[in-house]
Amino acid sequence: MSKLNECVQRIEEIKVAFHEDTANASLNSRAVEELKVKYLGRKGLVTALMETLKEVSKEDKPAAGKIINELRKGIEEKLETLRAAAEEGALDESLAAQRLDVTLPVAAMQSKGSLHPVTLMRRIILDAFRSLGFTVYDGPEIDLDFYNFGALNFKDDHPARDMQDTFFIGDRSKTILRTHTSNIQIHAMMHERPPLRVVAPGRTYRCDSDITHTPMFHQVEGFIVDENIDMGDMKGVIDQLLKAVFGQDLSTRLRPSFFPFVEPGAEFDLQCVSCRGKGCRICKNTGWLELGGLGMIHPNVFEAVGYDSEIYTGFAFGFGLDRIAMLRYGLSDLRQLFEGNQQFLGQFPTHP
Ligand code: 2U9
Repeated sequence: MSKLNECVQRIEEIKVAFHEDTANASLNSRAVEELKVKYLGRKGLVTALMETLKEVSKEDKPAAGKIINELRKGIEEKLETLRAAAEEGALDESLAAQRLDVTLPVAAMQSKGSLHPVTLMRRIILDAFRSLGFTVYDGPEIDLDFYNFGALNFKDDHPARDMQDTFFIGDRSKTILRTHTSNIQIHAMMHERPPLRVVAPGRTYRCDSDITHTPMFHQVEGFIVDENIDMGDMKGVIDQLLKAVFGQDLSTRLRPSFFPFVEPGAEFDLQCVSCRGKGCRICKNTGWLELGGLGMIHPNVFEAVGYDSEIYTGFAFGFGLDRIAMLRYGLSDLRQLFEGNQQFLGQFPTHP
């Protein structure tokens, strides 16, 4: 047999072997790499065949070289196709392994969250007022001077209107950020007819910021208007409310004071929740805590909303929600309520 024929026969053998080696369609990248070494590597079968070219006669060399090269090219192309397929298969496999089952049930929640102390306090207080027959009213935080001051018997030159206390909207126009929730009550009075029991919680704004004041704070105000309402009714309501908040019978006392919207007016104090009147750091050794103000609604307020002050009387009260929350939960710094610190807020319960 001539060397050329031997070469052709060897090529056929290699082709059969290669065909068998690549019959398994799902070769991975590593197996493809191993085949490349086996056939095309330095000591590979095709490389060895090239070596035999030396023994082929001069006239047969071009033909032998040509078919060996064709073999080499065929093997290279097939291995390249297999390599690309193996890579694609590996990608599909890894994507399949990472597949998310969106129908799986979610893991049980570790944290249920908590309510902000001011929210807790508001809920407790409003529930107590509802049980006394009050209706909760809401109203605008941006309002006209009339609802915040004018109808509440503030004279035009009253110092509370001054730029230092009130946030004006626009260039000293008649629109302001409300400084108390009394505006809600003027809206309620003008919308309804007596008898009325209203409680008005909400955010209020004053141009004031130090250790005990924040530019935004929360208030609860309220009133009763009916025939024959007197100061005794007012003391009864305040005592009931404080019992609901502090869970114990604590004394209250009134001190005469002035507010333009009430006459007579008073401030009310609560026996210290910490020392029960003996004197401590919380009450600055006085035995009392200042909580808010109250009074009989001024006849000028009735006139502004169109109620007959010869027939109706009413009492009104107001207090800071933040201060009551601080006393109820034993907080030392008002600013904690507005910092949004998760560690602090997480200590409070999920419901009152
Ligand atoms: C109308 C008529 C009367 C509400 C009242 C007070 C007394 C009072 C302050 C205490 C501290 C609020 O949080 S605080 O700044 N409030 O002292 N508020 S009587 O009187 C009204 C309200 C509305 C129509």
